[in-house]
Amino acid sequence: MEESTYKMSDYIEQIKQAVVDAKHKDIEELVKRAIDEKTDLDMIVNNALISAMDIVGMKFSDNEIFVPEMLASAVTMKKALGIIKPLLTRKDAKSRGTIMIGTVKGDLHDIGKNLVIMMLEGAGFRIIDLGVDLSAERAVAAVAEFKPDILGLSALLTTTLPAMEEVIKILKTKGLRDSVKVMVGGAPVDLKFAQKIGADGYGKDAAEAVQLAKTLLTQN
Ligand code: B12
Repeated sequence: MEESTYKMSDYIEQIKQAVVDAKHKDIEELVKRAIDEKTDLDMIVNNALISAMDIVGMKFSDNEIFVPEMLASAVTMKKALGIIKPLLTRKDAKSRGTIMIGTVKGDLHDIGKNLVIMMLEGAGFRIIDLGVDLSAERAVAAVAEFKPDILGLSALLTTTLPAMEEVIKILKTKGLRDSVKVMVGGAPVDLKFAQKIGADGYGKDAAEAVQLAKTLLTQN
């Protein structure tokens, strides 16, 4: 018992360090081994992977690392998520509703968005992924075409936050605002901001995104 507890925290530490150090060649093997030895998936995602990106962000702020290193860590994290994704998503369930989601214009950060997608798929939602650098016009055209229940918007840069408001404004001018719920998220977003721009909800992480999506759909 004690030995397995030790092993689990040991794997978490090793995975975290491998992402910080951008060991993209080793990460998949390491994550597979951790999963084989029953390391908790939530722990891998939250305590290893997301914690690692926080460290990378701090190192970047402190000028200890620069964009290439930050990108290499991101690639490493994506490989790890690739191993975890099939274990979180389920294909059997009847769809709870359709969610369209993208990272707003000018913003290329997609790890958080992809994690939100994984959890939503796991909870039984059908997802249409609009990718990154999503212009307001493209987002609104996609809402008109595919008629999702929810539009999710992600932003990681303070400079791209206004692009979220832009989407909501254009939805209104095209008469589509009442046809779709809008949920927003990303590190610089908070509830106050979400309310200010007229979004229907804000989620601080992927788990909250799932809860929020469920709540928004019961409001119809
Ligand atoms: C990885 C990374 C990159 C990678 C991105 C790779 C990729 N494919 O995503 C690369 C190297 C490309 C990059 C580039 C840049 N980055 Co960068 N990056 C990061 C870093 C280290 C991690 C982001 C991340 O993946 N976090 C992990 C995920 C899981 O967390 P998350 O995104 O917050 O998502 C969670 C929640 O927010 C929420 N969520 C997210 N989206 C949504 C959506 C909805 C609807 C909901 C409900 C919830 C939700 O759920 C998610 C899961 O829990 C952050 C630092 C940090 N700690 O955030 C800096 C950071 C975001 N980057 C920063 C900067 C400055 C840049 C650059 C401008 C650097 C440069 N000089 O070129 C460029 C901008 C490029 C662009 N145009 O987008 C700054 C932003 C500062 C600011 N306040 O605006 C940060 C904060 C670093 C720092 N400390 O200075 N970056």
